[in-house]
Amino acid sequence: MTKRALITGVVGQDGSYLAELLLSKGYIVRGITRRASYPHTQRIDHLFKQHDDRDPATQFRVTYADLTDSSSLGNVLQEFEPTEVYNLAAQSHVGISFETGESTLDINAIGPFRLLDSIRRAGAKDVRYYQASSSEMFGASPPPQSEATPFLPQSPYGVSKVAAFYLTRMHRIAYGMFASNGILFNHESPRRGLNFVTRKITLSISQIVAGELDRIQLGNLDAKRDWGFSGDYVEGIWRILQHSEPDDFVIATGEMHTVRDFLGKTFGILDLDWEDFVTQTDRFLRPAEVPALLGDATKARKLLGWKPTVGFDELCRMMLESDLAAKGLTLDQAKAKAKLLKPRRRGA
Ligand code: NAP
Ligand code: G4F
Repeated sequence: MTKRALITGVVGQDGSYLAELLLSKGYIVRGITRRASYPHTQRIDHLFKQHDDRDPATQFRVTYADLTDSSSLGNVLQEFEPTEVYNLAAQSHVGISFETGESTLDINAIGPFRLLDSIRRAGAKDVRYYQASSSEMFGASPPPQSEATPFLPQSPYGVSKVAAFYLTRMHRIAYGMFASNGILFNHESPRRGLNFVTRKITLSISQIVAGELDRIQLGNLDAKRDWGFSGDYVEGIWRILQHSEPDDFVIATGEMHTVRDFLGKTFGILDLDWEDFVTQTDRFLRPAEVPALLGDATKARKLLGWKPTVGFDELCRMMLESDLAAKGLTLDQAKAKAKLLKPRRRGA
């Protein structure tokens, strides 16, 4: 039987990579997106070119639904009849969750409840459900963090994800649903949203080299994160739902770096000293911080056979190269431009 996957958050970073992966495996894929006042499907436009959604038998289609709108979720479940549901949709920015706590909780915590409840009410017992849980749930718990580490969330986002984690578990225990959590540590890519720290840095470097920006303003440079590649992590997500039983899994690289390290590595690729181009500002500090995240993915390695393929250095290079390419620059051309830039920035 052909597998049918429903992906919420399909226009997001992970949604776009997961859609590619599932289409390559022969799945029929339905994405949902909420209405936006301006097109924001850049991450999946290439999939629309490959799959004509005017064809009734198309392998890929996107419909409007919203995690804050139960009826839209019920409608798409009834009409599409998925065999697997991947709930990736969220207000995913931790810093912004301090400013939009109520809507973050609505989308990220009540949203998964609406989806799980709709699946249960539809009597779709065989549907496999994936919840995009997060290492942000560990919050102030010291590293390394595994499935056994207590949750100590530090933000409205973290609290919302803890609620969704337990709602997913509760549906597994109470109703026997195949409902699993992936506890994913930070994962990045050239498709990362522009206001997450990694992408903000690589995009800003490309703008500095192109002469469009002088300095980057950043907040806490001492924060430590376990950064992996989104393309690797969607493979982990898929494997979690193919496992023989529903369960909760940490997905992480097991390597930790500071924001400073990320700056050093990416600026270093162009032989630049990051301290010449970065201003630290309180504007980007959060009311509470998660100081250090380092994942122990032993369980996923053992039970799912999952492991990351892209390391920290390759990730930095991949993201920087992509942002430079968007400015029409190869790495060599950018290095040449950076040489001219360096003395000017140092006031020479
Ligand atoms: P992302 O790029 O921000 O994508 C999230 C998607 O959710 C966006 O496409 C967004 O749509 C959609 N969305 C937001 N509110 C919605 C609503 N009310 N109804 C329907 N869709 C809505 O995030 P990501 O990096 O791909 O992450 C995917 C999931 O994994 C998220 O749940 C995130 O919290 C979680 N997670 C991410 C990481 C990470 O490091 N990337 C780590 C752990 C967990 P719009 O484009 O319309 O805003
Ligand atoms: O890139 P970030 O915004 O990611 P954060 O807060 O770790 O959250 C990401 O990872 C979570 C998994 O642990 C996901 F659940 C979540 O959806 C998201 O994908 O910030 C990383 C670190 C933080 O400590 C932040 O304070 O970088 C620090 N930082 C310093 N200056 C900054 C900045 N973060 C942002 N976004 N912008 C800055 O200017």
